[in-house]
Amino acid sequence: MNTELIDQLKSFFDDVVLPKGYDKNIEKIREFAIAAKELKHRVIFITSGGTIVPFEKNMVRFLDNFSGGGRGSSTAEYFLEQGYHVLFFSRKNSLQPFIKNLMYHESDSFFTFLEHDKNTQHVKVSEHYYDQVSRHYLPWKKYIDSGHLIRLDFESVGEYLYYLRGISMELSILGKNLIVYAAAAVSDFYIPLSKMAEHKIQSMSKGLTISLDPVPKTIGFIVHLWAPKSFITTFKLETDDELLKTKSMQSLSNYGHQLVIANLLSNYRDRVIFYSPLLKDPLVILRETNDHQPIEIQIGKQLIQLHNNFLK
Ligand code: 9Z3
Repeated sequence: MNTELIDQLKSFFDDVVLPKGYDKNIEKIREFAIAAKELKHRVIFITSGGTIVPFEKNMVRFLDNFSGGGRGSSTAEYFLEQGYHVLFFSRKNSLQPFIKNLMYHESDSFFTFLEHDKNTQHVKVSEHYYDQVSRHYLPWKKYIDSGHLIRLDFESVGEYLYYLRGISMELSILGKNLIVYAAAAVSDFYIPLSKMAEHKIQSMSKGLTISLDPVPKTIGFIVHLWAPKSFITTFKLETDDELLKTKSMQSLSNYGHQLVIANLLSNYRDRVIFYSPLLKDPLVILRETNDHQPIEIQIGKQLIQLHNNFLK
């Protein structure tokens, strides 16, 4: 890695807050990694949801990134069902595998599932929803209790990158059995602590101009330093179709990793394209309009096939 990039990353880490409980959380991940290595588990490290950029040290305002966590959580479900162990690293309060269907119910909220028992004065799951609630809640509980699914959350881009480095390094002992699947939408700009207001920025009649520094690019670090033997997947999100292919190819040639999954904001739930040196041609995955399955099932199938080839 070039020393300029290493210095940029070092000054980034010096100028953001170390996540609370960092050492303890990394210790848990270390135990997970050691067990997975001993038992030769295949593991996928999924990042999901958007990072935020705080404007003040006592944060009242922040800049957000587009991502609800649907892609990451649906992918986690598929990989758990296929026997992978999943480290799900997601934005606080974003969608979670399986229970996402209970967090946001189509017609109403979580309260739709409840009924008032007049005899006991308790609230319980209404009989009408027994199947639905069990179908989503039980797999979630099963995978958590069995240790197949472990979770950790982030909020700011600083927390995200601290853990991205720490987790990748801990899981790197799994070598080729590890897939890194970076689906989170990560801020490109941030405010270093040394330039950040201490308290809530007060309203001003002349408006507010904020200057942001670039966030160092970290894919190269994962590929070359943090988890160099693993299968690394990143996402490329664009709004202009003309840019999608060039940007994805550029990312592959810059970092030399295994897979870029390209998607456009306007149809990311219905179309993605795989760019990979392991494929002869780009692979287009489409979800038909009458297909009730999320596209992440097809993404997962193709990705597992590529991972199998990579392991051979
Ligand atoms: C994605 O492109 C994801 O597919 C989505 C998923 C964010 C669109 P949802 O969580 O959305 O289902 O609502 N993620 C990567 C976004 C990103 O920031 N990529 C960087 C880039 O495009 C590269 S790391 O430059």
